[in-house]
Amino acid sequence: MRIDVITIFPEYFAPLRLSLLGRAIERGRIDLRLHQLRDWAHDPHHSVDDSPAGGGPGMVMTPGPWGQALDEVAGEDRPTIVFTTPAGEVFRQHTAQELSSVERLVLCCGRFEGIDQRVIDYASTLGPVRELSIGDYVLAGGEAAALVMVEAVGRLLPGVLGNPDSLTEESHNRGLLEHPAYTKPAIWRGRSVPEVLLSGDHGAVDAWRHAQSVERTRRVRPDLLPPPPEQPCQ
Ligand code: JDE
Repeated sequence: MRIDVITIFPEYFAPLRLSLLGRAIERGRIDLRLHQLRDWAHDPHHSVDDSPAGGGPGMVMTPGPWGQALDEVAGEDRPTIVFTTPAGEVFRQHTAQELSSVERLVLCCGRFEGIDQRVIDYASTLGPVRELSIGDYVLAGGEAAALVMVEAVGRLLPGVLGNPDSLTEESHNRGLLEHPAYTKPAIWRGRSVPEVLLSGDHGAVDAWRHAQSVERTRRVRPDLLPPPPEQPCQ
């Protein structure tokens, strides 16, 4: 998969060259291309922002550089174009799965109070557009959100994970939080690995893990579970 990132901080993406994703980039399974938005800003200061139309605090990213960057980077391939924004739909595992099936992604990182809306409207003439948020908080810029998306999408690509078993396992667990994990030694600082995990009874292990997942989900993320049946009054 080819992933283009348009940002005023291309250096922000250096950590992607480490570890799992780094190896996938080296081997060419992920073709990661970073672009400096300011390269398309032609005024003496390479400005990318201006004051908001209608007034108010802060600055808005100006459409000129974005338009040229998108024309050049998107080209004729009709890539999926992602804008990272707290005003977008929430990026979930399912979103990562959808994005992992496209041939080309262009990730656009907003800064300041956002990007002139006409850029997003125009981008949809170049390819399918997704406005995505990684969660309900405001970042200083879209770079950290884009980094998260590259990592979540990248690890789903064929040949990126060493052991694709961990992917099928994940989908079995779908909708529930992970059960706790243990390894050796069997006793550490007086704390034992739960007996069932040492029993060799795979059925019992699976049942225990499932119960742990359900219990943990109910406790910390009840929103992930189907609503409990309504209790009649009296
Ligand atoms: C992405 N979850 C959070 C922030 C912004 C007021 C202040 C800031 C496209 O425009 C953006 C992008 C960002 C950075 O991304 C996030 C984010 N997923 O914060 C603003 C808007 N209003 C705008």
